[in-house]
Formats: sequence, C-alpha cells, structure tokens
Amino acid sequence: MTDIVDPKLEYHKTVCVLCSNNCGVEVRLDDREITRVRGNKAHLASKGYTCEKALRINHYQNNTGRLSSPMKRMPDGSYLAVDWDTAIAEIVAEMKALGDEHGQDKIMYYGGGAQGNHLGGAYGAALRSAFGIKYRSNALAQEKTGEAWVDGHMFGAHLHGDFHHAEVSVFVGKNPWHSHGFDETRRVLKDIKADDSRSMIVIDPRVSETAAMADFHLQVQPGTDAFCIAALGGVLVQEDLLAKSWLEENTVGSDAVVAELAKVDVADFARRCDVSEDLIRSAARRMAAAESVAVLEDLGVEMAPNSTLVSYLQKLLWVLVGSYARPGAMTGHSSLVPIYNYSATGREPSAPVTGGMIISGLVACNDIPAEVMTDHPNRTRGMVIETANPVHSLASSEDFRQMMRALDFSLVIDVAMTETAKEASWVLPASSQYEKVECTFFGASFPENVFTLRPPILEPMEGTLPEPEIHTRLIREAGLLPEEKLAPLRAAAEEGLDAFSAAFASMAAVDPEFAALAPVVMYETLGTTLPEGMEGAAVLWFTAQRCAMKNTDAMRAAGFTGEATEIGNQFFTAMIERGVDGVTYTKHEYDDAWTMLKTDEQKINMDLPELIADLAALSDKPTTHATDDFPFILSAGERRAFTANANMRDPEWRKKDKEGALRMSPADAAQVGVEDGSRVRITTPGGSSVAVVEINDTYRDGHVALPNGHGLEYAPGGGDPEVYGVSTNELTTTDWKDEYAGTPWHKHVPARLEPVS
Ligand SMILES: Nc1nc2c(c(=O)[nH]1)N[C@H]1C(S)=C(S)[C@@H](COP(=O)(O)OP(=O)(O)OC[C@H]3O[C@@H](n4cnc5c(=O)[nH]c(N)nc54)[C@H](O)[C@@H]3O)O[C@H]1N2
Ligand SMILES: Nc1nc2c(c(=O)[nH]1)N[C@H]1C(S)=C(S)[C@@H](COP(=O)(O)OP(=O)(O)OC[C@H]3O[C@@H](n4cnc5c(=O)[nH]c(N)nc54)[C@H](O)[C@@H]3O)O[C@H]1N2
Ligand code: SF4
Ligand SMILES: [Mo]
Repeated sequence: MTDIVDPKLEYHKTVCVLCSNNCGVEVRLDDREITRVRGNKAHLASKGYTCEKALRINHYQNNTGRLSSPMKRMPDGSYLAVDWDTAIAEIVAEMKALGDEHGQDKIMYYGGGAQGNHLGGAYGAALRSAFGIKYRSNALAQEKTGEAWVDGHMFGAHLHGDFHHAEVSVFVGKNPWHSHGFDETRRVLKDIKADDSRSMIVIDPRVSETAAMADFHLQVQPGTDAFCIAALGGVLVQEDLLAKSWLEENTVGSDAVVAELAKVDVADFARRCDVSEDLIRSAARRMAAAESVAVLEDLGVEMAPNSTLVSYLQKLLWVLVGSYARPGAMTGHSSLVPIYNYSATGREPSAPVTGGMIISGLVACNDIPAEVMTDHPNRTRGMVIETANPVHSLASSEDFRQMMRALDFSLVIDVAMTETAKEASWVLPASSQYEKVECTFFGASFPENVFTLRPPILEPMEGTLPEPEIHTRLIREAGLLPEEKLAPLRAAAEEGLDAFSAAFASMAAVDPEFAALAPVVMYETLGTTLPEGMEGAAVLWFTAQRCAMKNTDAMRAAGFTGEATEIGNQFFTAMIERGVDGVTYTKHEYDDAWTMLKTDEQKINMDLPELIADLAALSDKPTTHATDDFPFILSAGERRAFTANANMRDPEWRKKDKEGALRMSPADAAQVGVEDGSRVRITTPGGSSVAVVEINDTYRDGHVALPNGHGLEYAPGGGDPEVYGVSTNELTTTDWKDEYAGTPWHKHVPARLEPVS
C-alpha cells in the first residue's frame, strides 16, 4: 500500500476568472496544463455551480500570446525585450521626468482589475500616491457610472437584489443566462421558472435566453426603454398601486416624480416602445402585488439612449412598490472594498480638459482620448494601464490608438501583448491569475456576504511577476521605501497581527505620507510573514480592519469575536487559511439595510430634479436613431456562450462560431440578401468591417448584434498573428454617449449592411 497520489489526479481549488462571479472550481494539473475542471461544492457562494465557460479555462492560462519579458518600444516601433531591473529603472526615471516637467497629475491611471483580478488595482493605489497620479478611470466609466450617479444621489450606496428569493425578478437590458451577475445564476432562473408563485419580467428587444424563460417579456424596440419603464411607473401611479404609507415613512422627495409619472400617457409610451399596453399594465400590477421585487439592469440599457434616466426610472419601480430591506427585495450590502466612491460623485463637470463628469472618481472613458489629444495645458501626457485593453474595449479603437501614440509615456501591465500593449512605450508581463494570490471583489450579497481569496495553483511563469511585486519594485526604485521605516513594521509583523496592528497605527499617526503607500508597505512587511505565494494578500489586512470597523456587529454575527481590531485580524487569518472556499464575513439584520443608506436621514431620496426634467421632456425624444443611410441598429458587443471580454485570446477556446457571427432576423437577412454563413459588410458612422452572418429568429427586424471580445490578434502556432472576428470598437465612436455619465451607446449603433460576394 502506498499513499502517494498521482499528482495529475489531485484536485487544486481555485476559481473561474471568466466573469465577475468567480465560481469556485477544482482543477487537475499536468505540469502547467489545466487538464480538468469541476465545480467546488464547498465554495460558500457558488456551491459547485459553474457554466460551460470554466471547463476550458486552460486556454487562458496557457496560450501562445503570453508575455514573458518586459518590452520597450524602440523608435522604429519594434519592441526590445529588456530585463526587469533595467525596465523598472527606466520606467521610474521617465515617470519622474514627466512629472518634473509637466506635473505629476498629467499621468492618468487606467484599469486595475478585470473579472477576477483585483489586487493589482489595490497596489496600484499605492503607485498613484507615490507618483502623485490624480486622475484615473476604468471600465466602470463606460457602463456603470450612470447607474452609480443615480445610486449615489438616491441611496449613497450600491444595492443588491435578492433574486434567489424575489417573488418578482426584473431584468432590464440584462441577459443573466449568459452574462451571469449573481451566484448560481442559471439555477436561480430555472427555480423562478419552475415556481408558479414567482414571476420574471424581462425588458429586452431580443428573445434572449433569459427572456425566453420570462412570464412577462416586454420586447421593446431597441433604445426605447425609458418609454417602457416610464409607462410601468405611470401605471403604478395612475392605478393607485403605490405603497403609500411605506413611501411616506422611508423616502423623501417623492412628490415631484410621482406628479410627473401621473402625467405619463401610458398608451402613447407603450406605442413608442412597441410593447402592448396590456402587457405593460399587467407587468406593473404583478410588481405591485408582490411581497418582494428585485431589479437588475445591465448593458442593454446602460449602453443605450437615455441610459442614466433609465437607471433612475428602473429604481423608482421597486421604490414605488416599497421593495427594500426584506427577503427577496433590494438591500444595501457589505463589501470588503467598496467598488464605488459615492462621495466622489458630484454634480459638477470636472475632468481637466473636457470638463466631463467625474463619477465615483472616474474620468468617463469616452473622454479619455480628448483628455490627451489637445494642446490644452492640463492635457494628460502619460498613462499607466493595468489589466485592461482600452484600445480594444473602449469606444473608437482608432482614437485610442492615436491617443497612445500621442502620449509622452505609457506603461501597460498585462499577461499578453494586447492591442493596447502594442501601442505602449513600455509593457510589463504579469503573472496570470492562476500564478499568484488573487481575490473576488464583486461579491455583493445580503444578509450574508462571502469573500474569496485564492492561493496560486502554479508558480509564476518565467519572466513574469505578480502585480503587487511590480508596484512595489516601481515604488522602491523611486526611493520611497527606506529600510529604516520598514524594519520596525517587519519586526512587529514577526510578532503577530496584534503587534503589527499597533505598530501600523502608530506609524500612520506620525507619517501620513508613508501611510499613503500602505499597500506596498504592508506587502514589504506583513507580506514577508505570510505563507509562500500569499505575500500579495498583505494589502487585505488593512481592508479587513476597515471592514471590521464598519461592520463590527455583522461580523460578530458571522462568528468573529472581540473588538473591531481583533475581528479584522481574525478575518484576515481566515481568508489566508480558508479563503478559497469563501469566508462568510458578515451576517446582517434586514434593518441594517437602512443604516447602509448614506443619504440624509437614511431615507431613500426620490428627488433627482435633472432626471425628473428629462422624464417630463421624454415625449420629445426620438424612439430610434436609425436613418436612411444607417437603417439598422447594431448591438455592438453581445454576451454569448463563449465570450469573456478580452480575456480569451485563443479562438480554440470556442468550439463553435470562432469568429463570432453577426446575428440578424430572417426578414433582415432576406432583405439584405445574405444567408447563414455568408459574409456581410457592416458600416457605421465609426467604421466598416466584414462579418459572417447567422440568421437567428430571436432578433427583432432591424436589430442586429455582434458578440463582444472578438477581433483579437492571435498567433496559433506562435507565428504571424491573425485577427479572429470583428473588433466591435472599430465601429464605434467616442461622441455617441450618455449626456450625464458619458457612457457609450454601444447597444445602439446605427449601421448599414451589404452582402460581400
Ligand atoms: N459570457 C459572458 N459573460 C459576461 C461577460 C462576457 O464577456 N461574456 N462580460 C461581463 C461583463 S463585463 C458585463 S458588464 C456583463 C454584461 O452583461 P449583459 O448586459 O447581460 O450583456 P449583453 O449581452 O451585452 O446585453 C444584455 C442584453 O441587452 C439587450 N439589449 C440590446 N439593446 C437593448 C435595448 O435597447 N434595451 C434593452 N432593454 N435591452 C437591450 C441584448 O439583447 C442582451 O440580451 O456580462 C458579464 N458576463
Ligand atoms: N463595443 C463594446 N465594447 C465593450 C463592451 C461592449 O459590450 N461593447 N463591453 C465593455 C465592458 S462592460 C467591459 S467591462 C470592458 C472590458 O474591457 P477591459 O476593461 O479592457 O477588460 P478585459 O477585456 O476584461 O481585459 C482585461 C485585460 O486584462 C488582461 N489580463 C488577464 N489576466 C491578467 C492578469 O492576471 N494580470 C494583468 N495585468 N492582466 C491580465 C487581459 O489580457 C486583458 O488585456 O469592455 C467594454 N467594451
Ligand atoms: S464564466 Fe462566470 S458563471 Fe461561468 S463558471 Fe466562470 S465565473 Fe462562473
Ligand atoms: Mo463590464
């Protein structure tokens, strides 16, 4: 008998990194290949659930696109592989020189985290402090900042919908069957469908996989959601379906908006969005009759006309029926690191050149090229881009390419030589998300919340470094981490977390400048006492402390003991020891959902005058932006079975439809004169591309869609790269955007189609 197990048969716990759910998985390894993937049933949030995308995750970890050396752009445009020490020294010298000449606030930071990769962003905060970087942005500023603006003013908090228990679930421009967005998504959708006492309302122009399961599918004409949702609100008000005493007790400022909704001509708005008035009325009545309603919006409305108004109207629906702070309803939630900063969500325009709105501290993505390509004295001249591929993912790839070349300095930190990296002056290769400790930041559950920290399952690929180490090296090179300041903290860390807490607190009290570098200071001190490979988790000690300070009672209810500092330390220890299965760190009472509101009197504020004025003027707004020249509406970047933003460069990951077809209705195909599998030229005001056609009867006539995450360069055998499919942002423009948040209208791009022989 022997107890030696074949290492190839052993399972290692980690998560799937392809969407923000980060489902817990167990994988088998053969050397560095991930050979088998299954759900981790012990994971407290995902409970063994995965979708099909996780099963072929090896294409992310191992592919010919991985970068293995720092790269420096040469004057002729070629890239030279250089060693790490040289790269770090030259990068720091260039950043300092730029700052000395023009001011450090002329460097912008973009990115910091993708779907399962967040510690880089946490350490990036230290980089920003170290180099005086003031302005920043990330992908949220091209999707969620309009909603964040509304949340900031209505609740001062980010909210969670309890779809696991909601009597009525409403999905607005959201296809959770494919895009997920809450734990165990498909299980939950199937449960709702199987239960006669629960209902699902979907607002989507397409019979999406989710809409096909709905009890009420409001199949709006693309871009007309504001009319549809205003009509739903109009029915609630006009048919006297409001939770009146609840509203009186729990909200402020309802009068103006209720008066406006009373004026909505429901029949007229139903016609404008092309949904039957009866269906709208019965959906509204269903919401009003329910014990609980939960609503989730996503890109179908966030990237379409009137997006910020739609976010407001959508939230009014569940507020009007009083669905907050009970099971199945909407609530606030705890978070280890809040995703949004509502105190940095003003009403005043403030980006340095364009004067665009800065929401949650983020410059609107569509404004970024204009912040660079101008002769304005405050123009951005340098950029640090981490875990993001803006040339591919932001509106108008061509503008972003030109912008990259117009910068005096640019640094990209990525695992691949991406479309953005190829335009940068420096590229640093990061270790993959399976080669370093990483965590899930988007966990947003209530009353219980789970945090997942996962150890590496592989050594860093040769030549790469984890982001915490990269940021630390840059800051050390700048001379900001003197040994005499680190030594006492390191000694305290050796003694244990209590001693470290005390030492860190006294350092912060006397040396705020050093404390501003906290993430790298913790990495260099506490990090050295953590198990091998877990050093990068050091930054989470501080966030665990902050979380314990804020949620002391809820963390006690979750099983932690003692005062806030001890609770924080216990939580930190728990995540290091068993974070891969998730740690339940808060257990709230439903009443806590009220104290989570950061509004006056902790009531819901319904009065957003700008948006009420927009609602009043809605009848003057067009219902489509199609024109004679561009008669179709293109949804540029749909989530499908095998899309994962730009995280899968290897097309072999997809078994079918490797290029990503342009889908259209049978009638549209007949009218354009194309068949399944034929080629079509698609032209928009932003550009022109050729796509393969798929005829699909789930689309409305006039509405066509291309998948996201395609059109990436990839060299299958490591030879010359090829481009697979259409890169949607070759077709989009930066001026096609929401007037508040500056978020792009990617789901509503006017287009022309011509057959290609
Ligand atoms: N498989 C997969 N999952 C993902 C991702 C991925 O790349 N692949 N990416 C993740 C990310 S970053 C995000 S932000 C989410 C996005 O997730 P979703 O927003 O759900 O994804 P989309 O498919 O872009 O758009 C959702 C729906 O909007 C509809 N739509 C189009 N136009 C309109 C309109 O005018 N009005 C309305 N009401 N609906 C419209 C589309 O028909 C589609 O069904 O997905 C996440 N999950
Ligand atoms: N037209 C159109 N454009 C869109 C969308 C759309 O629907 N239509 N969707 C938008 C949305 S909602 C989003 S969220 C954005 C997403 O776009 P981005 O924010 O650019 O993010 P990702 O595409 O997820 O790419 C993340 C980058 O991280 C890299 N990466 C992966 N793992 C690691 C790692 O461990 N370390 C580092 N340093 N890098 C790593 C990948 O190689 C990739 O280059 O795209 C947006 N773009
Ligand atoms: S893609 Fe998302 S839902 Fe699917 S397994 Fe991965 S993390 Fe889970
Ligand atoms: Mo996104």
